[in-house]
Amino acid sequence: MTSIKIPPEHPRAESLRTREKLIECYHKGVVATAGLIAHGRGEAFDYLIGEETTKPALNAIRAAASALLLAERPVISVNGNTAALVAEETVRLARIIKAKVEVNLFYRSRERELAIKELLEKAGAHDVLGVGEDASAKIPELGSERRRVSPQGILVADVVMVPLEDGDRTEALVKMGKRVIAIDLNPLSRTARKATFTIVDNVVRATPKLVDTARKLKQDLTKCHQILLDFDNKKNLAESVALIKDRFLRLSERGGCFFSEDEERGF
Ligand code: PTJ
Repeated sequence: MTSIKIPPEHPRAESLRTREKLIECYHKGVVATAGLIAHGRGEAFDYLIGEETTKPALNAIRAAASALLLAERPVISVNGNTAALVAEETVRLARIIKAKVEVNLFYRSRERELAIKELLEKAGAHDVLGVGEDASAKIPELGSERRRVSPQGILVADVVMVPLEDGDRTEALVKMGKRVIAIDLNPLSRTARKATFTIVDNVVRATPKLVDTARKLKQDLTKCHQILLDFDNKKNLAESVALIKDRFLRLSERGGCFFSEDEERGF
């Protein structure tokens, strides 16, 4: 396995470090081959939103944290990319909101289940669900390997967080009456459109922000009820799309010139 030394002054050092993390975890059997492709698609959308957590994303993070804190049986579903990029933050979040952590894979194999479980345990997780025989229940109407879930976890959850998902399961979980939180850089994806709370942001930025927000809101659960009453996912998602449109409108008005801050980062 070749790994490169990333010069800290490189304008895209952070993005390159994220890629290296995924490649390393790909070689360890955590990330699926398609996970590398999925990341490329995510990066493209990250360019469109300006590689920062937008206002609509922050609103969705507040709503998602509220839903998780008020949930009776919250579960965080973890796939290969999520484990590679934010294992520690995921475990931290699970502790704060008292959620179960469950491995759920599109490209399921026993080796990958175990590699992800091990990574989560190294990050401090106990009782990782969805591994081996534990994934014995099925989500109705779902053909892919994602249908296999734990009877103590996703099957009975009232709120499920699904970072970096593919659309079918989100839709199936919503049909089962669950509230679904998605983190997806693509605001046009089926996952983004079908979820109850859609955070259009990079998991790398959104997950630590979710941890901080949940920690703060935990002190004031009444506020969580109000946040949920005020939140409209469709409207918030439309704002994410409008933000991209406005950004490109401003760009085109400047004759295709980049914004100065974008130039700095090397767009
Ligand atoms: O680990 P497995 O077997 O469960 O497989 C995971 C992948 C990601 C391969 C699987 O779920 C898949 O094929 O996903 P898709 O259909 O490619 O969708 C991935 C979505 O995540 C796309 O809409 C991407 O834009 C988005 N995405 C990619 N990287 C990030 C991201 N969203 C947030 N943060 C990212 N870092």
